[in-house]
Order: sequence, then structure tokens, then C-alpha cells
Amino acid sequence: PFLENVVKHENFVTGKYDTSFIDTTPELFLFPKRKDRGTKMLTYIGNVTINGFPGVEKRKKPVFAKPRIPSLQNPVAEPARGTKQILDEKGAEGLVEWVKEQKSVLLTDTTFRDAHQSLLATRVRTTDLKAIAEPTAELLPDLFSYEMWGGATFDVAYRFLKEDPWDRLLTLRERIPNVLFQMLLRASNAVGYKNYPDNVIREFVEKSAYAGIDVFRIFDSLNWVKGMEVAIDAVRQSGKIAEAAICYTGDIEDETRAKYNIDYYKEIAKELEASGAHMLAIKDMAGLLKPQSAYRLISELKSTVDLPIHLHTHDTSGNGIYTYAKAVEAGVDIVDTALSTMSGLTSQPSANTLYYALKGTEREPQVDVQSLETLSHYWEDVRKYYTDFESGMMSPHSEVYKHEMPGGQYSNLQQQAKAVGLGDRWEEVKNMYARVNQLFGDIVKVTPSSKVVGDMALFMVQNELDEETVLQRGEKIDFPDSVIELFEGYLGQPHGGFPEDLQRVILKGRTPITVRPGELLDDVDFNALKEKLFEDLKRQVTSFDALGYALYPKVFMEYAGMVDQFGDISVLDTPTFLFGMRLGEEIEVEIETGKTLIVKLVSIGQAQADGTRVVYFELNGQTREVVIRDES
Ligand code: 3PY
Ligand code: ZN
Repeated sequence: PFLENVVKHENFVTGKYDTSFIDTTPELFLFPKRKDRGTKMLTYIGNVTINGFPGVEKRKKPVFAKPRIPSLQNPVAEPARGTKQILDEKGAEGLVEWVKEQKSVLLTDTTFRDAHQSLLATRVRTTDLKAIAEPTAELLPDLFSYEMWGGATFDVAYRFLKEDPWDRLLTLRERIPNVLFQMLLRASNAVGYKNYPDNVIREFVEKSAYAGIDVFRIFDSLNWVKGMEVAIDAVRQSGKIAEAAICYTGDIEDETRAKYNIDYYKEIAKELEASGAHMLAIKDMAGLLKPQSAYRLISELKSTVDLPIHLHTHDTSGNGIYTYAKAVEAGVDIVDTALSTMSGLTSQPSANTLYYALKGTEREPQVDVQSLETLSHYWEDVRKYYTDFESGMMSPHSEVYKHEMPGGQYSNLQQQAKAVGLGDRWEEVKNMYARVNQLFGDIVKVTPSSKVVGDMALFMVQNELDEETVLQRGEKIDFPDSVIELFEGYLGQPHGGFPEDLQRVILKGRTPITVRPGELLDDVDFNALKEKLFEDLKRQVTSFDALGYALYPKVFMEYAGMVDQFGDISVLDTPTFLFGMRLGEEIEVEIETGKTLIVKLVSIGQAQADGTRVVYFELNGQTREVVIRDES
């Protein structure tokens, strides 16, 4: 009877129990509180089957074809040596020399990071990356790097995928020993949306390097070099490659946008070279770099600095391949591409397509195009799991030259607009985004500054505000927090400063800072933090956990709570993770190497008066029931 009581207790069923549950209902606890791994997993599957997954339209689990995973030519052999070995043997400087000696244009593949950040709201799970990791290492050993971590993947892993981003890095590193791993680092904002103390940045870089990152692409969301110095130094200390990026905005060939002319870019390039960057990246996050401008920009930068140049763009306008072709002609060393079925639109241009564009020229990429096609088949299949996260953009979008929204922001802001009831005013929001940029003095827009512009655009559309009203009646307006922080100087300083009249009404008497925010923030005491986490989580705490908490305290604790409730659900296949199971379906779940559970969904009981349902499974042939609250 006691057992009956506990498992049917509402807080127990819904997982809303903690140790206070024991104190407040001691009578229920005549047996160990913890559910076993199997039951936890069945609870997750039962719950998602009945209640669905956030952001996924609730429907019966579709039937997906098994993704086409190429079999390894030689499963026991190491994949061919690649750039990782060059770095490990010759160090950062040696690798830079090697890059300079290459005649062919080198490629970075972004499929594991920016491609899905830009097409699928960053939702691709580690299990789908892991399944194709070894074939990728074997089939694409000639690439410069795989961009596979950082940017939004870090918080999305904890927040939405309920998995540990560090596990992803370690897991992929184990399977891909031959090609450089690259990440996107938002300088003093790390992989977050605000400035962190310097010691958090240093600790983050050190642990990321330790876990497997080789190339750190470092950018500041206002192109403020001062804000990048700590990160560049930390990367140099770690022996890895500091690839400092200039974010590209405006149009160097457009005289009406003189603020961001060629001299602006050349100046920053020189500053970055002087600050110790090993390589220079042009980060064209919105895809604004037009072909002729690319030719001029790369040519002039090549004669301005002695660093390899790595170009990143998004294919939003449809001009991506043409832009790369012109950049290649001008001598760019490396370009970012994605496998064809994960390319185009807000993602990177297609590697497969670029190969054919350059075939037969002296800069033809050293890559086996058949391998690109084979791997693209896998992604064509896997992408179908994530349809609910597609942006809905179906064709090239040349309007990007007007609104200048980064590829990774487009679908996000659209979601945000829907969430605040502005879904049917999306055209106005895009237009307002461009107007806010001008109101802010024409700033660089990339995470997190782009988010501030987006927040302000939504705020103005929602409150029917225009520029004049903001300036004239701003003293009485409560601006969004992110806008206040930007104008206080907590994201750094924009080129040319903030427009003073606007800054005055936003800050309402507060004094903005002009120093590096990191100079004002207290260091985090990581030892104390680990002790606190040890107390709270009641388990061993790693340096990775401590960093997860330091960057995203609330998100990290929610993630830890989920693991406590459901166990490690990263082991579930993606269709099951997003849709649960069909009646009568049987799946296999490898919960650890060599240990597989066979799960069958047998039936789902009627809703009870208390709003719960009993879900009947077979787990390795044994009947198991879990009680799930039906939220509908
Ligand atoms: C990020 O910071 O996540 C970006 O991809 C910016 O372009
Ligand atoms: Zn990008």
C-alpha cells in the first residue's frame, strides 16, 4: 500500500519532488525514493508521447526512414592524418605556415554547428552527430576544420535538448582524431549573451581546449578589439589557434554607408594582428558581403596583414557561391561551407556546389566530392526529424541586404515575434529592425548586439513607437533591460560611440561605463562554486559543470533537475526524444556501451479523474507501468 501511495502521489508522478517531499510526506517513504534508470526513461517517453515536446506540433510519431550512414571502409584503421596532426606536431605557428603554403582553397565544414543553428534553431542532438562522426572523419580528412561547437549550441544543449554540451565535444573528439575542431567564441560574452568576468573567460577557454577545441573563432558583437583581448590571450596561452574575427556589416562599396568603409576593416585587421591573432576571420553573419565587395575586401586585407584569411558567410541572399568565387580569386585562404543538404538559405553555401564551381581552377579544393555527396545523404535523412524547427524560408531572400539580420537570428526573432503576439506583423518587425539599427547609430549586429536590436524592434512595434517618440518621450519609457545594458556600455563600445540623445533618454541619469566590463566584474570563485554545486546536486561536480553553471546558472540547474527526473535522455533516438512512441512500437536504447534496453509501448490508459494516465510498457520483456499527467 505504501508503494501504491508514493507512486501515485501527484508530486512524485510529475517529478515535482525534492528532498522536502520526504520531509512533508515521510509516511510515503518506506522504500528508496529513487526510480531506476529504466523507469525514469519510460517516464520521459510516456510524458512526451502524451504531452508532446515544446516547439514540436503534437502529432503521432511519424515513420522516418533509417538515415543512410556510410559504412567505414576500414573500421579498425585510424582515419587519414589531417590538420589536427599538423597542429599537434608543429604548434599554432607551424599550422599557420602550413595554411599559407596551400595553393588550394581550404574548407571548414559548419554542418555540425552554424548550419543547424541557422536552419534548425540549433536543435540537432549529439546522438545524430555522433552517428556520422567516424564516417565524416574517414571521408573528409582534407578539410581545414569542422566547426562543431560554441555559438548557440552551448546553451541550447542544456536548455532545450537536455544534454551536456561538454559531452558532445568529448564524444566527437574521441571519434574524430584527424581534423581540427573549431568553435565560435563570443569573446567576453563566451557562449552567452552578456559579458562575464575575465577568469570565467580564461577558464572556459582552457577547459574547451582541454576537451578538444583547436581553433577558437573569437568575435566581439560591436567589433570592439579591446573586448577581444582577454579571449585572444587565453587561447594563445592554451597553445591553440586564435582566429580573431571582424564582423562584416554595411557594404564597403556603398558610399552612403561610409561608416563601414574599407579603411574601417583594414584598421581592425591591423589591431587584431597586433593583439596576437594567428589568423583573421571575416565573419559575414548576415550574408551581406556582395561578390565585388568580397574581391576588394580580401585583396586589400591580404596586403594589409600577414595572417591567413578565413571567410564566413551565410547564403541568405543566394549570392554565397559567387561571393566565395570572388574571394577565392582574391586569395582568401579558407572558406566556410556546409554539406549540401544542410546548406543554402540562412546557412552556409554548399561545399558540394563550391567544389564544382572551382573544379579545374588552380584553387580547386582538395576534397572528394563523392564523399560530400555521401555525407549529404545522411543529413538529408536526419534533417527530416527536425522539420518543426525549420524557419519556413523557401527561397533566396535578398531583403537581407535591407534588414541585415544575421542568419542565426531570423527564425529566432520570428519565434519571439509570434510569442508576443506579433506573428502577423513580421514584415513590420523586419522593417523596424533596420530602423532600430539606424536609431542606434548603425551598429554591428551579431549575438548579442543583434538580440538587443531585435528586442527593441519588437518593443517599438508592440508599443506603436517611432523614432521621434522614442527620442522625445523616452524619459517616460521603460526600455527593455537588454537595451539599457547596451547603452550602459556592458556589451562594450560601438564604433563612433552611442548616439548621445538616445543614450540620455535610455539611461535616465545613470552613468555609462567606457572601460572593459571585465575590469569591473569580480572573479568567480570556482572552488566555492563547485562546493555549492556538490551540495545542491549531491554528486561529483566537474569543472565542466561549474562552467555550465557560471555561464547559465538557471538553465544549468533546470538541466540537472531534468537528469535527476528522467535520467540521461540523450541516449534516446531523436524521433523518440521529440515524439515519444507509437502504440505497439518497439525501440532499442543503448544506455551505455554494450547495455541495451528494449522498450515496447503496449497501451495508454484512459485519463483518470485526477488528470493522469497509466502508460503500459514492456521493458526487456517485463511489464512496466508509469503514471503520467495529461497536460491537455
Ligand atoms: C553566434 O554567436 O551564435 C553566431 O552564430 C553569431 O553569428
Ligand atoms: Zn554564421
